[in-house]
Amino acid sequence: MATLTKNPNVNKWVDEMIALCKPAKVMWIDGSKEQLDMLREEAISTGEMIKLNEEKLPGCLYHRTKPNDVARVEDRTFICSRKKEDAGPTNNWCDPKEMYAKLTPMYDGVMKDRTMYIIPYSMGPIGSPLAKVGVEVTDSIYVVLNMAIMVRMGAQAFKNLGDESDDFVRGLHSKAYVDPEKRYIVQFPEDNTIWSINSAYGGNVLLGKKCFALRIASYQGKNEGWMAEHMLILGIEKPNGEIKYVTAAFPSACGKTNLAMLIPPEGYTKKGYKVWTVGDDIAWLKPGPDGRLYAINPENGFFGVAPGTNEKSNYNALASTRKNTIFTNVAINNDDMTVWWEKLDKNPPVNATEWKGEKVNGPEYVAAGNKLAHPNSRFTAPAENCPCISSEFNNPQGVPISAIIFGGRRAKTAPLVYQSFNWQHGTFVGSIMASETTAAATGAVGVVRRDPMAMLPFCGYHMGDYWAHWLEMGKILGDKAPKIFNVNWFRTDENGDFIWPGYGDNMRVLDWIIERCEGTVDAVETPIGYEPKPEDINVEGLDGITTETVKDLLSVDRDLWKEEAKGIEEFYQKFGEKLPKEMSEELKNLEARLA
Ligand code: GTP
Ligand code: SPV
Ligand code: MN
Repeated sequence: MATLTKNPNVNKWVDEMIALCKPAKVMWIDGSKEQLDMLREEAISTGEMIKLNEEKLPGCLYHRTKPNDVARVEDRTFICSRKKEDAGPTNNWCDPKEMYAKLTPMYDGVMKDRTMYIIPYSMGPIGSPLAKVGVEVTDSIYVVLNMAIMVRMGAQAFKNLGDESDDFVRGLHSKAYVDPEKRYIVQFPEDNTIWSINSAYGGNVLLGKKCFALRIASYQGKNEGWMAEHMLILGIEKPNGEIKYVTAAFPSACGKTNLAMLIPPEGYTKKGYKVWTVGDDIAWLKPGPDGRLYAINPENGFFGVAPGTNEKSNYNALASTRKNTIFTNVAINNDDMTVWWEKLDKNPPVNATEWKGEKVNGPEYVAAGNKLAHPNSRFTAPAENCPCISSEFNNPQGVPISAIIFGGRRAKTAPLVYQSFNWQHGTFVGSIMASETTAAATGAVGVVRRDPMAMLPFCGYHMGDYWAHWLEMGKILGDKAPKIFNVNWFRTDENGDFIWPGYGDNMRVLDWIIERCEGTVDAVETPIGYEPKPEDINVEGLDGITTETVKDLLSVDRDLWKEEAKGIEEFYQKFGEKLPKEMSEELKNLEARLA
């Protein structure tokens, strides 16, 4: 099949990949409906994908991965910069020459009985000055069909690149033998290159997402004066019709998709408040012509956590999955070929197939303490399905950002919300983020770890240099910089239950944040930052939550925070000379305020 571009850099690289992987067949993905329909039919006929109920879930497919391949693998993810110090202490590093030498034989002839699919794609709206082009070659139809939802793909992507540019990200993926011992997710930032092998799941293989849009793009952003962040983007429409945009960085499975699509409580909707989704996972941010910070969502779909998603917790996400969606590792209801996952409703299907493929009696299986869906099971849904998708979703200029919010899962230390004193202090607040680990990556779940800016697994270069870049951006933005906040929806009571109702009620906290940006509400100065007066968090219509509860949720335990400061100091030591002096100053100031 003929190539889709005249660009010699693309064609030369593709020829090299063909020579290496020696596929039986090569197919350029043009993005046409006919081609995708043909691939869907093929995947269904081989059993790789299962067709779901055409009336209830039109266009939807089901896929099950190997039980050893259900999440990102941080211990097998590498940043191969030429110099070790450029990857920094928080990334696995290997010399690029050594890594290419190790992986090349693994790719050699790996596609000899398979088709190689060549996927051109754009991260960001076609024609956006903030968009970037990638090409992924893969031997997985599942990857092609997911990419078709997650990115703007096909021939249109080459419009941005043109016939000469060399500025595209080269992604090589082979599921190979899905051997966990030989699984590698490798970024070569200086070569604009990603090599992924022996996985067939999510962020490991949809190379436009974490590998490109965060790991490679964060490195590009540092060099080119912009930022690639693990952030949702949402717009809050006020009763007067004005829309304020905010971004929020929470670690994986800590609530970005939920916040991005929230439906405000009745008291707010009645007054005319609305929330619009621009993005649920990744933001690319750059100062605009007016000096403010603008954000685009480089993606075109949602790769969202299924468990916990229901009519009540996230109506808009659920609605987004009712057509043309791919479900991975959830459970099947064999009576009507629909899908189920924990907390979808209270009725696990009787005639169920659990995520590993075993036929079980759902209610009995669940009663025995098993999970029907994998905790990191996901839906891949087109953004255009989302009832609250922003009218600015395809705006090539992006949206102007008023506030940046950090947050994580903390049972005790972090209060419901606080505001940083300024951009430098806000950078510090992001750098000291910590959160309990989740099922989004393999390894222990529920262990508190430092996850600066929710970027620990995604920063493509030295984290010390990354903080320096944040400080630099603050200087460029000056008084037009967004205000920086920190939130925590996950404080627990003595029984371990969440105190704050969360989800739609998080609007009550967004409300205060917007008022702070507009300067219409004052705040209380605490050792860690500005906090709301408890009565300034609207609790109208909440069941069992009073201003007294809010006061507790806002409490700052000095002893816990002194411990926290020690932990931060220890963490900071890892970064040696690359720790910006501003960060250690901020830590000293915090310690002084706590004393
Ligand atoms: P990634 O896609 O992995 O980056 O995750 P995410 O940050 O988008 O997380 P998501 O919104 O999918 O939420 C993950 C889990 O957290 C789900 O099980 C949600 O039900 C739960 N969750 C989200 N928001 C809240 C909240 O406000 N309160 C509580 N208690 N749980 C929440
Ligand atoms: C995350 O883990 O933060 C995700 C899912 O958004 S994945 O694409 O697998 O990285
Ligand atoms: Mn994510």
